[in-house]
Amino acid sequence: MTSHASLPAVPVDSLRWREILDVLRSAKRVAVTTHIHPDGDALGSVMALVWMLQLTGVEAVPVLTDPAPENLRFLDAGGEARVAGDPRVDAVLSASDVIAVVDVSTSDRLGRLMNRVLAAPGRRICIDHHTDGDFPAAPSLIDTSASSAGELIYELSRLLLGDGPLPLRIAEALYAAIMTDTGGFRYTNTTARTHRVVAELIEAGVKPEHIYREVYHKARPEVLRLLGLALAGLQTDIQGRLAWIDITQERLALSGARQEDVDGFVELPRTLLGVDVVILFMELQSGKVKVSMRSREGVNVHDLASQFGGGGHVHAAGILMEGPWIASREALLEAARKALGGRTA
Ligand SMILES: [Mn+2]
Repeated sequence: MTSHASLPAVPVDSLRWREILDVLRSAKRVAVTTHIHPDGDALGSVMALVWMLQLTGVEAVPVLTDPAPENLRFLDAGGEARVAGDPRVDAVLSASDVIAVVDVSTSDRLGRLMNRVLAAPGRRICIDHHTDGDFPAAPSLIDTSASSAGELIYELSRLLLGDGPLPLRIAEALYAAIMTDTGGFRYTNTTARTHRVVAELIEAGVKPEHIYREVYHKARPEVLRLLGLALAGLQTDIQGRLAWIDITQERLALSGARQEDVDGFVELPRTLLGVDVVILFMELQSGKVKVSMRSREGVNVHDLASQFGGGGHVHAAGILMEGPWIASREALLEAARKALGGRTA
């Protein structure tokens, strides 16, 4: 393989892509889809793959279960994505000879589209970086050492398009994918390889500050006001090892923010010195209590969540508690104190 004009190309193991390449190169129509509530990696990977395929003469269409969140709409500026509910989705799925599923390998994470994807006549392929799920696809490429689906789609781009510089919009979609899934190149999934791939994307013309601003700098004043109210009410316990914030209906009303604006708030108390577990309690209109938890290395919030019927990952878990507000909060805080080996009330 020849090298990029000014930077050494990231080595790509073309062997592991051989079957996927064979399928894509002989395809005429490809639908590309991803998981419910698409995030930056999901949407960036879908759009990049669609555009790469279009460049090779394939009729490729992005198909989503849920619309892209507002801050990520710039990735589909042309409005190419067909979203579940759109009558054209069924036509796209039944006319596709290949359905490519990216950033997900668990069937039920396809949500409303799951049954239609499984019933469609096309061949299913899967490219993902999550632990192997149950989604039936052949061939599939699952690589849990990749930071993101975007990092894998980058590899595929080298093989599909060759070594020349990537078209800017593909490079931007991949950059957004990798940046969001690595928390801005901070999480433990960030590797030297991730940075090499990103170097190539910048070489292709991506302006990091531009993509960062597109994704993260779109807050509305009411959202920052709600964040202010939540942080002003921050509480800690067990010498700062446990911290929590409350989003009450009253605070939502006072700020004018919406429930979905709270996304990401749980990240802020994680910056506290010495904190091991962070909990965000949100009072829902129904009276139920939605809980998000995050933990440091060595503390398992999945176990804590499962005591209350919730689930998730070791370091990020959630629960939907029945309420009432005070009793639910106290019960979980007590269990958290116990889990941290602290003194209980
Ligand atoms: Mn991902």
